[in-house]
Order: sequence, then C-alpha cells, then structure tokens
Amino acid sequence: MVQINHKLTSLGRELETTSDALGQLAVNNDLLNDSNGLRQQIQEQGYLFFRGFFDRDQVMAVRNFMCRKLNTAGLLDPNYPAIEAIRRPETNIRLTPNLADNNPKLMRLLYSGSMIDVYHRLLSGPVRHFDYTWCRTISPGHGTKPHCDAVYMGRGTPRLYTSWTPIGDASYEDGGLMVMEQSHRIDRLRNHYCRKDVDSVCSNRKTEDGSMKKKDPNFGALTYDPVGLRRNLGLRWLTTEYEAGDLVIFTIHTVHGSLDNHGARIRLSTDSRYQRADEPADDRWISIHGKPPTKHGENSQRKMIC
Ligand SMILES: O=C(O)CCC(=O)C(=O)O
Ligand SMILES: [Fe+2]
Repeated sequence: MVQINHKLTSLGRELETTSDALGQLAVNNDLLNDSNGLRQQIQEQGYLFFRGFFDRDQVMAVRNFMCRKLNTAGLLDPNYPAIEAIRRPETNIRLTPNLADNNPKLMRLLYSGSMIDVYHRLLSGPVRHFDYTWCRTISPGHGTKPHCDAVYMGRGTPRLYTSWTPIGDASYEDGGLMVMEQSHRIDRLRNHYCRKDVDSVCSNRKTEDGSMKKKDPNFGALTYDPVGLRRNLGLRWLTTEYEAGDLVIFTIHTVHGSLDNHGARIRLSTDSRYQRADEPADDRWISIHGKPPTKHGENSQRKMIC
C-alpha cells in the first residue's frame, strides 16, 4: 500500500492504492547538470521530475498576478485573500488563456533562465518553445482526462516536450498531474492513438449544422476511466504532492491526466512546450509573420476522407 491519507480520485473514480497500482514520481534533481543523464532518464522513464527547480518566490509572484486577474474577473470568493484562489461557488473554469497575457513574470519563468537551460542540456542544441502557454485553472471537481499530448501537437517533431509547472502548491486534496509509468513505451499506443490529430475532420461527412464531422468525437481523450486504463495496461499511476517551484517534464507519448480537485481552491498550473529549433514545429502553436497561433479549431483543420 502507498501511504496516502487522502482519497485520490480521477474523473470521479477512486484510484487503487496498492503498490502495483500507484507510486510516487521519482525525483531527478541529481541529473540537472548532466545532459546524457537527462536524455537517458527521459527515454527510460518517460518523464523527469525536479523538486524546487524554480525559486518559490518567483512562482508565487506569478501566482499573485494570476489570482489578482481571476479576482478582478469576479471568479474568486471575496471573503478570502485572492492568492488563496478560493472560488465563488458558481465559478467553474478549467483553462484561462488570458492569464498568460501581459504577464512578463510568467514569460520569464517559462521561457528564460533555468527552464531554457535544462532544455539546452536535454536537447543538446538550440531550443524553441511554442508561442502559446496553457494556463490551467482547474476548479474543484474532475481533473484532466488521460491523454498523450501528441494528439494535440503532433504535426511537428516527435521530440517535443511538455513542462508542467504548478503555480502554487498542489496537495493531494487540490490534486495535480499524474503520469502513467512506462506508458511512452507502449507501441500499440504510439502507433495508433498517438497518431490521431484532434483537428482532423471528415470532409465527406457533415454534422447536422453543416460543419464537417470531427474525426475524434472525444477530442483526444484516451479514456474516461483512469482506473480501467491502468488495469488494462498493467502499469502504475505516478503522482505526488507538488510545491511551488516543482517541475515535471514529459514526452508527447507519455500518458498523463490529473487528479480530481477535492479542495475549495482553483488549482493553478501551466503547460508549456519545447523542442529543438532546427526540427519542424507544429504550426498551430507558433506565431507566423507576427500573427498569433491558430490553435485548435477551424483554421487548423486537417481535412480527410473518412
Ligand atoms: O494540469 C492538468 O490537469 C493537465 C496537464 C496536461 O495535460 C499537460 O500539461 O499536458
Ligand atoms: Fe497534456
């Protein structure tokens, strides 16, 4: 049994806590200055986890800025300091892209200094990042469905990595990222599910409103049952309690999702993406001729006959 004194659920399902079903993320701080070690470890493990990677105060300054924005938008309970991110009962948000706007402290945290340094070491070459930052604001309730990032950003190099950065502490009650151990090595997933593209549409099939039918109605979710998935694959979910300053890096073939939020606060985190600058980039997520990324949706559709 893994000693966790809080009920852990994902999508409302209680995670099994036997040691063959659940584990802690391994801490890789010893590899921080070791290029070969970083590369080998991510190949073997599918992720890297660093405690106290960032200066806590720097992360908390970003949190402060984001919470003030949420508060100004009327989303937080005015009876608490904004930095606590206690939501109003009617607030139900998950992704708040504008938290990245006019946010130089966040840009510095994610796209300069130690983050770029670690990617230089991991990629042994020039680094580029996507020009879009995912700002997650997961309200109490369900976490994120198990998925691989490849299905959302797989049009460029497969050597693309996600950084998951908690913007504040995330206890088991708040929930946080969970990673399926060794899932990046499953050929069946790499060769089928991971090759999906959520912006694919069937040009020969129309929906009732006349738009082209989406090829994947689940918009990239691998499953809605994180417990059943674990049993089927026979692998473990790995997670931990995160603190401001921690960082997880993982591959676009690593299955991950997140724990449900059982607290009263909104869980704040960002995902940001990095690759070698001399490899092709998925054009949905980069700015071209000064125009913002097209992201998902109509301007990013890939039309096919199906
Ligand atoms: O924070 C979450 O709930 C999910 C994060 C995620 O999917 C990612 O970082 O790619
Ligand atoms: Fe993801």
